[in-house]
Amino acid sequence: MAEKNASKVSARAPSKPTAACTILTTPQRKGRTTMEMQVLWHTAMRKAVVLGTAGAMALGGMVAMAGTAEAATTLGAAATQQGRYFGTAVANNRLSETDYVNTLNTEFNSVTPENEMKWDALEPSRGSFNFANADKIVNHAKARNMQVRGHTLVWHSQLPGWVGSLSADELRKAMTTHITEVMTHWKGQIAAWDVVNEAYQDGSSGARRSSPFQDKLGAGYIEEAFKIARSVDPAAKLCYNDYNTDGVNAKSTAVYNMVKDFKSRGVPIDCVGFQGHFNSNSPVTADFQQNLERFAALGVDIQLTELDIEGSGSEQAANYEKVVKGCLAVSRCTGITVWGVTDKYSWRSSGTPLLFDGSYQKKPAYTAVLNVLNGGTTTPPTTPPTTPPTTPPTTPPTTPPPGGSGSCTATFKTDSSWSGGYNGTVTVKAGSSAITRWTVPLTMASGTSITSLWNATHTTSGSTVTVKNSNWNGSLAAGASTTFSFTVNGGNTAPTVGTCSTS
Ligand code: G2I
Repeated sequence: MAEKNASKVSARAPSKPTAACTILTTPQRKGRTTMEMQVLWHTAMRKAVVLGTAGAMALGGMVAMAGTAEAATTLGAAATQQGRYFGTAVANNRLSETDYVNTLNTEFNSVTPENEMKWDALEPSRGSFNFANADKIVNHAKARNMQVRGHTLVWHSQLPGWVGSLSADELRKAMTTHITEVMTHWKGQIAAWDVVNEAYQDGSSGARRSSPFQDKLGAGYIEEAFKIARSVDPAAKLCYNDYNTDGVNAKSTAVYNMVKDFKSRGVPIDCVGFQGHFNSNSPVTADFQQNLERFAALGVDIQLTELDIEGSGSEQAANYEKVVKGCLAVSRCTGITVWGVTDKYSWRSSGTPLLFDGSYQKKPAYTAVLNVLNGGTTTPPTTPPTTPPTTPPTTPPTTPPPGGSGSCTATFKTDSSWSGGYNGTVTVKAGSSAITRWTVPLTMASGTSITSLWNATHTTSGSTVTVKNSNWNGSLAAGASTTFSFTVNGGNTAPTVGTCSTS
């Protein structure tokens, strides 16, 4: 069972939606001519007909459209069409409530035990494990083909009292035993584990949080934990999970640098969890997707692990839409988990941050999320727009397009800074003609250097950094702009931005 289930619940979602469920998503529609849309539509229709209803029936929550295409009517089914999962945190003591269970079973295809896999719940006294409550959640999920996220093996909070009084040697042994016993118990059944949770401080320091692990075992405890975890259950994806890391800031950059370091040294890490607890003090920022992209570029999967957004009505819906769109835009963002089924039992209940209200009614945020997962609409056309083209498309050019005759400008702004470093963004704007390539030279202030740069490519020669467009953001219409961002260490003095050129 364990092995069979392991493949079924792999955290790594398939990279492409199943053909039977292909619909024309917003990215597919964007920028296409009517003719191209017709081709896409007919391709989708052909695939749906070839695969017939069997594929469609394999996924719950589908509505047959015109006998061939399907619009998903549940979060889990819609996410599956996008090659992702859609999960929720689950509390064992709510599994006896009918509305709770019905909503869970209908809408979600992944679960995270909200508290039942934390250290205090599993090992209340040293060496004595209590798996019963978490087992109930895992068994509920397995019986319904839902995947399970394990949360969490090493965390400073919800630690039983006995952990705090251990010596360094004993704590190291206890951490090893805890990870080993817990992961062995569910070996092959957990899609992804939050191996280490919330190890960094908030604010601008980028420093580690004080905890028994950090303080007694030293900074290396995180990689020790990941190495132990890999050796116990090699099939589980191993994630680092944190909050207030959703945008580009000092804390997320500290995590970014840790992941980069792990990847460069072969420390096993597969994914980064972004908790996504948003409210007016901690809003969804414009650089949310950009932040996911820079992590994905390190070669790890991205998971939104504890999403909840305080608010109500259309404003809350718009924020959910932004976040879900951000995940879908990043191919390595493999799934989304909301931190609870209903506002009634949310840890931030008064902020009504979830998709179902206290009476399990779908909120505007629910509809917004479902629409985004359905590619922008739940109502695909029921008939093809018009006759498909009969002539083949023209041959694509074989020589690269010229840089364009237009000019461009580049302007710099500091996004955030801390003692010894900063994050900056350069906006590249086309002049009065379109451009297809751009180059921006930066001269770094003395003693400073770029430690990471995303949404562009760069080469460094002494203090000069030459930044060129990525293959997807070189083309700018007249007056249009794009940005690239970077992290700098070694001081706070901004770089000098040279003249933007287009060839
Ligand atoms: O704080 C929100 C989340 C932040 N990221 C890590 C998550 O694990 C964390 O979850 C929350 C749970 O949603 C709460 O339900 O973690 C809290 C503890 O730090 C959980 O609260 C605790 C209460 O503090 C306890 O009094 C209570 O006994 O839940 C326990 C079980 O209901």
